[in-house]
Amino acid sequence: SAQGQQQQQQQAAAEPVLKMIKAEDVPPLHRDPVDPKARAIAEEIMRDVRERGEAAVMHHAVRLGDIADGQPMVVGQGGLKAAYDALSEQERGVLQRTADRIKAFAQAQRASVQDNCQVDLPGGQAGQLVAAVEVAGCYAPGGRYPLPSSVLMGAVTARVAGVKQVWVASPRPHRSVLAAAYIAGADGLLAVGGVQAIAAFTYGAGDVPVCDAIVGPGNKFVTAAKSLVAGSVAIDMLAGPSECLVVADSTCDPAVVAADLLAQSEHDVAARAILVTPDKQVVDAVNAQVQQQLAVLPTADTARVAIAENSFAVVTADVDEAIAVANRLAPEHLEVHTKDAWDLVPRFDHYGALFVGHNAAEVLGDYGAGPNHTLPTGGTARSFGGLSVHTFLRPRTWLRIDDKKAATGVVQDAVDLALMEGLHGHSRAAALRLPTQGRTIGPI
Ligand code: HSO
Ligand code: ZN
Repeated sequence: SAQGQQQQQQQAAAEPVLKMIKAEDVPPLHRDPVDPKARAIAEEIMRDVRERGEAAVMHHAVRLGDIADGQPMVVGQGGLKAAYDALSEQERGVLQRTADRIKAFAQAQRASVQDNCQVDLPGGQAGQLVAAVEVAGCYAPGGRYPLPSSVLMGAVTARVAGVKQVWVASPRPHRSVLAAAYIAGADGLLAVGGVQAIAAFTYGAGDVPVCDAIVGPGNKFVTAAKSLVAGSVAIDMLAGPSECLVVADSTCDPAVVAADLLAQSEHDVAARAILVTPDKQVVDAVNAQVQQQLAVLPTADTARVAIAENSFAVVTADVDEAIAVANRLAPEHLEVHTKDAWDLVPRFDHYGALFVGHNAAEVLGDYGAGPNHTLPTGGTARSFGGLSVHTFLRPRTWLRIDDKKAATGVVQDAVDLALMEGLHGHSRAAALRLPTQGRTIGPI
């Protein structure tokens, strides 16, 4: 009705818009991913689990409402299969096809990694053998929305990399999450979240094995816990709130751009949507769409806070400056809605995942068109790529010397370099490999 329409328009006018800021005022995306208070809490729970093991995991899981007292923490393969069987055929199909696409992409990544490389040395060879870690823990957040897609991103990728044991952790898992773990071929699921899940993966707890790699997005407590073990355990990244930056020109469809910005905004009140365009009219048109769509978006309570508090639009002098802004921010997701978008690709330096052209929706990345959706945020795309088979792989090097005589030059250099460092034991160990022992072993 005309009245209804008028009401909807009024409602839309009250919705927030992307505020305009100047290119030179764009704040860096860099946000410290580790919250100090969360880190202090994480340290305590990690220590407790290190000391008391499974009982401590259980204690914190019950205390924080992950599970009821006495309820088992682990869902085995039988339980995962039961959840899979309980899904409709349509739901099973969606998850299976998504897993297949994630798998195909990860397999191509794996094939691009050389398992072996070798160089000849005088008198021998050196080389490298790449192997997957043996045990991986893949986290998927609980919270408002169950994220079976994130389970697939972690566990399918780990399997393709060659990880032998793959576990999933997720608090209060929805059956779609359990089913995704089944499809990914997980060995089991820990129905626990937060720091206690990362601690269980780190130290082991009951059936949950000690993990060599711990991956997946989580809240600030999960991220803090991952930061504590990074360096002793392989992790993917320290992920913060999601962000999407759209570079657009007058060829864009404002309704599509607005929808893509709102899609990331609904994740979190701290999510961030950014529009960069040389055309002021694009900002106005996208903002009108943001308002209209927010008025009817069921998740608007979250999205509207993200739009009002963290999001912005930048009008640049030209496309070159728009690209410069995108490069400065190094966003998690970068969408290019311009004429001849593909031609601009080589000019973007930093992003977690790039979506080229009007049809390459970011949400297709979220839902497994192929590439992984667990990606670096907060400008850390300058330093890291997203979750991939590489996260689970280790280069292990080897060296062999078959001809002492031919290797004399390398050995003599080691003898001398050791003496430059004052390490006499090193020098002697090297000198013992000289064809004429002790030839120039130096002052002994
Ligand atoms: N956009 C999120 C991933 C996700 N979206 C999962 C929906 N489900 C972070 O890249
Ligand atoms: Zn998403």
